[in-house]
Amino acid sequence: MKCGQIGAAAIPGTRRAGVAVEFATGETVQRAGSMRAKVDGFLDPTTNSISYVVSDPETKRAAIVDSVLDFDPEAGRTTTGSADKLVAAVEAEGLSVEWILETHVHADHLSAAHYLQGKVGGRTGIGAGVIEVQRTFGALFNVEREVAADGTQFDRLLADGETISIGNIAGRVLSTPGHTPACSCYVFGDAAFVGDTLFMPDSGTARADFPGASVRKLYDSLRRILALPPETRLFMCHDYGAGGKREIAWESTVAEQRRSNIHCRDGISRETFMATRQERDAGLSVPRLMVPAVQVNIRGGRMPPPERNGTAYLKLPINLL
Ligand SMILES: N[C@@H](CCC(=O)N[C@@H](CS)C(=O)NCC(=O)O)C(=O)O
Ligand SMILES: [Fe+2]
Repeated sequence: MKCGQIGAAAIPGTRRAGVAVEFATGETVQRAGSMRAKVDGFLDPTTNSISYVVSDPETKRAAIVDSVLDFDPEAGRTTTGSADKLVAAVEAEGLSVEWILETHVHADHLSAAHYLQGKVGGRTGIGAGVIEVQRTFGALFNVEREVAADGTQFDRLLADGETISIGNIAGRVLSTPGHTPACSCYVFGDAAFVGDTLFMPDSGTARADFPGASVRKLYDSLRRILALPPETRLFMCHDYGAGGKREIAWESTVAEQRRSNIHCRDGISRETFMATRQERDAGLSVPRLMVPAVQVNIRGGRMPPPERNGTAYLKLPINLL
C-alpha cells in the first residue's frame, strides 16, 4: 500500500467540540453544544478490524458496530477474547445495548453478533442488501436450503434512509453498496461508521472484486459519504497501517478524506477511481478467513447447526474462489 498524508485529527481519540450536523436532506440531527456520541474503538490486531462501542453519554444507551469473533482456521476453533473486551466496556460504563450492527457481511473476520446478543442483549441489524449476499454465497457454498435468503437471521434489515437512534442521539442508515451489496454506513449525530467503503486517507477504499461487488456503485457510495458535513467523524472498519509504514489509525473526517484520500479525494473522476480500484483489485488475494467468515456471517454470526455427532462443520469449496 502507498503511504500518504494523515491529518492530526486522524489520531484515534481526538476530541472536538459539539457541532451542528445536517444530513444532505437538510434534517438537523444534532445542534451546536448538544451531546455527541461517545465512540470507543477496539482493534483486533489479528484481522486489523476495528469494532466500536458507540453510546449516548446522557442516557447510557449504546450500539456495538462490527464485532469480531476470534477464529483459528488451523484448529477450527473460536474464542471470544475480542468480543469480551466489548462486553467488558459495556459493563464498565453501565451501558444498555440497543443495537448490534454490521456495516456489511465481512469477508475477513467472523462476526460476534450472535455471541454478543446472548451476553448484552440488543437487536442485530444489517443492510437490507444482505439478502443478495445470502443468495450469492448461499449458492456458492451450496447451503441455499439451510440459509434462507431473507435476512431472518438478523432482527432488523436496515434500508437506506431509515432512522435508528441510540438514546437521544438520532441516527440514519446510508446504503453504500459497492464493496458488497449489503454495505451500510451508520450515522449517529456527527459520527459515521463507514465499514470498509472508506479506508484512512493514505489507504484509499474497499476492494470491489468480491462476488456481488460493483466498482461503479462503490464510487457513488463514496460520494454519498463524502457529501456528509465536512466535520463529520468517520470511523473505519479496517486499517493496515499503510502496509506497516505507520501506527494503526481508524478515525478521520469527511474534510480530510475529501482533501487527501488516495482513491477518491475531490477531483478524482469516476473513470480514474474505477481504473485505480480495478488495478489494485487485480493483485489482491482472497482474504485469509473469507471462507469461514462468509459462511458464519450470512448466518448472523452463527455456526452451521451441529451434525448428528454434535459437531458443527464449515465447508471449503475446491477450485472455486
Ligand atoms: N490480507 C487481508 C485482506 C484484507 C482485505 O481484502 N480487506 C478488504 C476488506 S474485507 C479490502 O477492502 N481491502 C482493500 C484493499 O486492500 O485495497 C486478509 O487476508 O484478511
Ligand atoms: Fe469487508
